[in-house]
Amino acid sequence: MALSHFPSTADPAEISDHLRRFGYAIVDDVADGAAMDRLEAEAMPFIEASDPGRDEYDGRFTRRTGALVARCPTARRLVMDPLVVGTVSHFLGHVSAVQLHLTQIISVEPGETRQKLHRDEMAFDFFPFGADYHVQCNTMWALTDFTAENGATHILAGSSDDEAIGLPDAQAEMRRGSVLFYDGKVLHGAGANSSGGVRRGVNITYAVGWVRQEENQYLACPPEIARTLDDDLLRMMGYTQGAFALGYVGDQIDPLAALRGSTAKAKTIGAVAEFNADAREFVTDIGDSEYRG
Ligand SMILES: O=C(O)CCC(=O)C(=O)O
Ligand SMILES: [Fe+2]
Repeated sequence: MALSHFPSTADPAEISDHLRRFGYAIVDDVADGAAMDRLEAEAMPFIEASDPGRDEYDGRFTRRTGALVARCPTARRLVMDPLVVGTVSHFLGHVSAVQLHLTQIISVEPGETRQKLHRDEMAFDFFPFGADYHVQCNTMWALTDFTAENGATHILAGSSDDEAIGLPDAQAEMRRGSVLFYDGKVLHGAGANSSGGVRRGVNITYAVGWVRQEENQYLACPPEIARTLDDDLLRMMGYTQGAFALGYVGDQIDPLAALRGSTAKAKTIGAVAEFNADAREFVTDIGDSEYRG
């Protein structure tokens, strides 16, 4: 079975709808060769210094290299790529804030065996999110071509809703610069590498703003570097409230303001309620409650 591909001119809403139905979507040629060359050059010293995995799941012939926002200026552009952010925001449109969850170059080296199929949302301590509640949205950028031989990611299309038995297994073969989107529920895993070259993917994932991030963005990117970054990127990294009341600093200071040395206050539920109908209803319910003090 071949997986569906979209051109990079596709509408993010269309990509997100496909992702919702099948658990994945591949978009071809989102970044050009020059950007991939730059990212590879920026990352290579860190890739070479990364250890192989510690178990079969990590991959004993697989190197994982993180902290890409701090280490690789080009990765910052991938994190904030408009097509990706548009698709992620549409797919996770049910929450107040979306945040960066992890950044990791996954280098699958020759001789690596196939990774066990899994669902990424298991990372949330196996919490049983409902079939219709998506907690994350993942991307895998092809830093090298992804082929069946070199370990292109396996996807069981349509397996997000637990009815995985009998579904065909296909690999996300794609050219360098293309992006595989997949949700937190779809069964997937890295392929075996029977080729002579390394398969490299840039795994950049996003989650709803109210969960803990897989990669700790506040420590992976030290404040000296964070202060040099754009506000939009910082908000995506978590320097904003993940929902009202989540993530303020000290005396209810907004986290981005705190990083910049200001004391501007974070939003309260009252402020959120001004533009959010659900919050408004919640505030009204509290107001009507017999338990009001
Ligand atoms: O490298 C890949 O193709 C997928 C890796 C993966 O799914 C994971 O490590 O969670
Ligand atoms: Fe995974």
